[in-house]
Amino acid sequence: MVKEEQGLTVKKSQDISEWYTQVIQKAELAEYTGVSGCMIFRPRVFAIWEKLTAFFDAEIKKLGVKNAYFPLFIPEALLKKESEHVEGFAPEVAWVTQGGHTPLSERLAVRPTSETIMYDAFAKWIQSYRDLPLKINQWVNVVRWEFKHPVPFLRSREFLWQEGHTVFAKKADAETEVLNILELYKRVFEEMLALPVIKGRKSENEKFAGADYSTSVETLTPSGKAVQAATSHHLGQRFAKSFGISFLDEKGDKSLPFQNSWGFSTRSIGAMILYHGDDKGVVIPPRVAPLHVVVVPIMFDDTKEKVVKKAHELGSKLEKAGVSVFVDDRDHYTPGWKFNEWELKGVCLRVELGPRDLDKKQAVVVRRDTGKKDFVQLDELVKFVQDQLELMQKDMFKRAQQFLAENNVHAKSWKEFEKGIKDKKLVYTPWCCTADCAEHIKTQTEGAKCLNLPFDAPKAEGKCVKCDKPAVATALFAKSY
Ligand code: 86X
Repeated sequence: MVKEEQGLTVKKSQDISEWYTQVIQKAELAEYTGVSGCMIFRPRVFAIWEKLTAFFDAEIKKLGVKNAYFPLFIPEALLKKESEHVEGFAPEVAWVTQGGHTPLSERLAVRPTSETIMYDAFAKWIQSYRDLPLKINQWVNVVRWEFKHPVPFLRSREFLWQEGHTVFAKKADAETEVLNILELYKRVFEEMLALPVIKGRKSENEKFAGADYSTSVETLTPSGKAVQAATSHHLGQRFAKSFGISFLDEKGDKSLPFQNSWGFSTRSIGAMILYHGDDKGVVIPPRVAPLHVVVVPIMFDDTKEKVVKKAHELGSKLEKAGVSVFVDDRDHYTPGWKFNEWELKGVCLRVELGPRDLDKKQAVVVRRDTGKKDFVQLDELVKFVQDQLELMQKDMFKRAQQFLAENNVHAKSWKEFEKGIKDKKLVYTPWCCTADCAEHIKTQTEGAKCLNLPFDAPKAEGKCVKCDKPAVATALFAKSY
């Protein structure tokens, strides 16, 4: 049997999609299966997801959100109750039609999102203003049977997410939450994944059809395609009407409540891999990394014992300080082979310890993101490692910010717009925000669309970049996953 090449056989700059496919498998992040669009999340990637969920889960609990679990199967009649929101999505719903050998009397949808099944229950639970606000979240898998070419994490048929669904007596309270959650998403991306994002409101044609308005955080990946990182919707009273959710207010009058829904998914991990990885493999920000440090003892027959002993000693000191560590004392691999393997897998720091280092009471510390090498006194190692991890987190975010800063343009004319899209940039532009115009732009640019209307973009003036209608807002355009 031919042994598979250990490292990546393609450069990121050469062919980023092939690079992405290789890095995901060779770094043992994910594995393809016999079902297109459905993949295995291996422990190295699931550990990243666990860090993200731990952070977000703790934050929403501070806001009074409670976790629950709703069924995977949604009866057809229920799914179709709010027809407007399902219409556009119908081609993506996966159905169960049979139990064993027996056809079901009613088809069951495999949940693509849980508004309908949740709001059916909310209608029973909410009677009076005392039952509000109701704030429910669930961490689950969802299925959307896409027919576009699947891309691991970024466009898969089954993925993991959280979906938050909240109900308020007052519109203003619901609207405040929409923005609070959006800010939390921004923090997940910027503080954990070291990915800068752009907050904004979805254009009318791109918003969730069941929502009064949608907000999102968006980012650009080095493939030149943008990713919608998370969404936070204000649903107004539409679902309350169709699902019969109402409450008696303080005066005893029957009122309709206001609702929100919000979600982010394992897609975030795909964006992180694309952004930060390099020709040696994946690079993972310390705050979400499954492994911070690998200690590699350099082993020679006569000194092996004491070097390995010291390596483990350092390992436990680091562990006690809250750093995750693996001491790689396997003796059937050379140090060079190990270095490559751990670089491929994105361990944040490598600590090399040889007999000569031991004599000098030092170790060599190498950073995964920059390759920078430092000789560090052993009694200063813990502090040095902690500082480097923090610095690495900050530096990775700064570099990503710089990438975003260098890859956006403000297009004043259609010519500039077309060039920006061709150059794979994010394009800020004055836009009329109409569905017709969106369609024209899409066909003439092979798929560019409005990501959002950024909150902090300058006010639009003059005409739309594409048609003669007046510009309504500064919009952010790009091709996207
Ligand atoms: C939209 C809306 C919303 C809660 C979120 O974006 C965050 C978390 N949900 C999701 N959406 C659908 O409603 C939908 C419905 C069906 Cl039936 C479908 F097949 C696919 C869908 N995709 C998205």
